[in-house]
Amino acid sequence: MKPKVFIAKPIPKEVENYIAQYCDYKIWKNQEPIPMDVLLKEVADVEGLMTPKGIITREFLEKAPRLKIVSNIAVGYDAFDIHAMKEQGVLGTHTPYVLDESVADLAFGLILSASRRITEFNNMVKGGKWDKSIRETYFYGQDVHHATLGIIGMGRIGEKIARRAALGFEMKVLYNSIRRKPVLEEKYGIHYSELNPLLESADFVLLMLPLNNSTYHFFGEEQFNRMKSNAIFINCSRGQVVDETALIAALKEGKIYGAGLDVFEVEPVDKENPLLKMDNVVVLPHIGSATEQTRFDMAMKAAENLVACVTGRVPENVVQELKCLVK
Ligand code: 8YV
Repeated sequence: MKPKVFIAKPIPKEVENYIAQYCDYKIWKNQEPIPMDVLLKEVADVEGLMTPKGIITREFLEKAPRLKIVSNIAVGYDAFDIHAMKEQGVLGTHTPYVLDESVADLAFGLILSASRRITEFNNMVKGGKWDKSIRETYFYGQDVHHATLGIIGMGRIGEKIARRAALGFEMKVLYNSIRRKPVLEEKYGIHYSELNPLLESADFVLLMLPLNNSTYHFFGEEQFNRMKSNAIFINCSRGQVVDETALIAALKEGKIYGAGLDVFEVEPVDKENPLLKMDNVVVLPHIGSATEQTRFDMAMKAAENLVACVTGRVPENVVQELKCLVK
């Protein structure tokens, strides 16, 4: 008999076919997220669950007593209750590597849009407001090439951003990270920096940190106060790593030049959020990994992790904190 699994979002047919070879599966095919009561019924007797950033709590696990694996279709696994999963012996996997380049591309989209005011002027031109009376200096933005980029968090995605910055835009790249990366320093000519000097000298400050207990509101008033007044803040990791109230205040008070944001404390962002009214803020609906190819690769990787576990193998991408369950 094949192991039973549940897939909590629509996935490409090819990925579904792969799962079908090994598992007895059910799938949520609607575009809107699956309601929790429906999900709880579906997981009552399955061994595997594949989900997009599904919130996995202790109560959830208690209602899924046969569950062996939660295969997250995302790299960030902040929605996992790691302690509860460890206690219940439920593996958690994620989808690293396959989205790194796409997120790095988007980070540069934000850097360029915020500094050269691309979305602001796009709206102006399309709104029929480009006319000869506008003085030339009104269009001035900030240079990206040869500027200083400060990256906070030098993981897999941080590295891809650093490569683009150093080799493509010839930027000076500073980074702050729990671990120093001498190989990357050598390879791309990037420099490790303590946090405060990085904040004080960077023209762009880019956050690339995972969300966990030690990074929640890691970036707040004190950090914005240290940034240069012509510096731009970029976040395409998790909204809750930043104290959004402090970000709004920093922008309102002109403490920083602008921001490029793919993520927010609450998503979808509240329609009344003041950030949406600011011309010097570029906002996106959390699309870092949203290309057809990358989302396909994420779904396939999540499927491989799921199948490996329910067929008695060790999945490739068990999250760091749960690796103890497979050693
Ligand atoms: C989203 C991401 O999760 O992988 C992550 O951690 O933030 C994104 O790739 C993805 O949009 C969820 O489907």
